[in-house]
Amino acid sequence: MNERCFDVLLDNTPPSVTDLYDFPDPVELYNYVRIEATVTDLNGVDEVLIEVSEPDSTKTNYSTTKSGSVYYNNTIIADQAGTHTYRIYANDTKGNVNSTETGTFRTRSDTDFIVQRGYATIATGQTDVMIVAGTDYIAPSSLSRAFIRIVGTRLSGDLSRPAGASRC
Ligand SMILES: [Ca+2]
Ligand SMILES: [Ca+2]
Repeated sequence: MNERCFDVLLDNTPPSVTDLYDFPDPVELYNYVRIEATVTDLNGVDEVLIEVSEPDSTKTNYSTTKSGSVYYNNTIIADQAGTHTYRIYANDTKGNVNSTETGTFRTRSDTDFIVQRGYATIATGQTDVMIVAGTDYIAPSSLSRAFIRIVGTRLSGDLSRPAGASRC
């Protein structure tokens, strides 16, 4: 009798959920927020949901669209003022569920600093990107200077120069 051996790969590991990202944060009340996360699994990701808890604790599940290993939803509406928390639920094709990754976003107030920027890819040959920044806040007349500090810049690709800022 011939015997054959197979390596059986047991998968008790839930999907890896990393790089949670929400934009914009803060968001204008009644506007859309995009939430995304990178989700991978040895045996394949089955489903990824985003559960959003609103300030009054109402919870809503949103489905996601897959783009490579990024799962996102860009039609999450912020219809309550305040801080929202969200949790990414991901299960693999073996039924392992991951649910510990959470983030927050909040609605904007008049004193928040506003930064606008595009979500587009920077074209080859383009040497700079314009970011428009400002605030609705009316500063006291004694204020003479304001500073912009750029943090958490998400740049990728073949960049020969570090991200920087110049003063006008
Ligand atoms: Ca797995
Ligand atoms: Ca956030």
